[in-house]
Amino acid sequence: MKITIIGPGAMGCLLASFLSKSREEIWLLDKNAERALKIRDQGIKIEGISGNWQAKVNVTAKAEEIGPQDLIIIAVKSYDTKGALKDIKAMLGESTLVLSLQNGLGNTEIISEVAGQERTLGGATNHGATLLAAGSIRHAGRGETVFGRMDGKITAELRYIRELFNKAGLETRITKDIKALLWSKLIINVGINALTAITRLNNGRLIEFDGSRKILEEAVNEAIKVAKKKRIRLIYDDPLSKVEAVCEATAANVSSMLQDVLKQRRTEIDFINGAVVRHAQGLGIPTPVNAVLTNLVKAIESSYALQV
Ligand code: KPL
Repeated sequence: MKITIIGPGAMGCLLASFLSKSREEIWLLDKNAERALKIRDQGIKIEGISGNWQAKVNVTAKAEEIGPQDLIIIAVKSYDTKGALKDIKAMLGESTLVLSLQNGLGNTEIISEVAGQERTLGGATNHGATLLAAGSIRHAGRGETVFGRMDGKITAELRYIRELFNKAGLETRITKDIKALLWSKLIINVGINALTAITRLNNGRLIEFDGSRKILEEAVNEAIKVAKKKRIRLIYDDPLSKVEAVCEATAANVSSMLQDVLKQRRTEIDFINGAVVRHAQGLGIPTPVNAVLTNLVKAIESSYALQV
């Protein structure tokens, strides 16, 4: 199988280095040519819970150099999905599958507009990783990776990908209900990401203080109500307890949104808390807490140069 991972961020580097342990042809596509050369020459450096190791990966900035792929994994920020798809025409063959392993809602819809529903896979991974420098990451937390087709069918290709991921050391399973999966993961990000970005706390600290704990609960409860109204089956019996359990399990993590804010970069707020507010429109479910969190993060990300 020929597999390309798009995006050299923490998750892209983590996936590329683990998958490079397989016998398949693995590429990492980085739109920044200078950085691509650097990562190609130095390899990817990993530290943290999987030990200190290095992975040699094929890296390029040119999709034409890679050619048609069997599987393309999108690991760019959600706001870059559209742009990334524009650049990969040369990699899309007749049967290429395109898998989103990104945070937030809306990515599979964007991918299916380009690749078609049949070839779009949605997924989520609970690995935690921090980008330390170009091609250098800390593997901060281990968790399952789950993916599936939009129509829920479990095909031979999906089984092959599952085996390949598992053999490479990424614990993976297939789901028949990616909506349930993506909304359940969304609810975790709704509770943690914006609040950590605003308070600048590690994930675990959010539930130690009454103020942040209350806001977390309210944001999550709004999202649960929206999901219920949309008849989305959440995969956890008690989603709020799950969010609190994730805070504990990833206590020392700097959430991806806090990493963005610390680097003074754009965040995925529109695809997380902003998505809850959008989906609630017309359903008669008020989402004031998610609206405030969204607007606060938007104010932070558009005023980096002015902050005291
Ligand atoms: O997915 C995450 C993120 O940081 O984006 C969590 C689960 C909150 C872990 O940090």
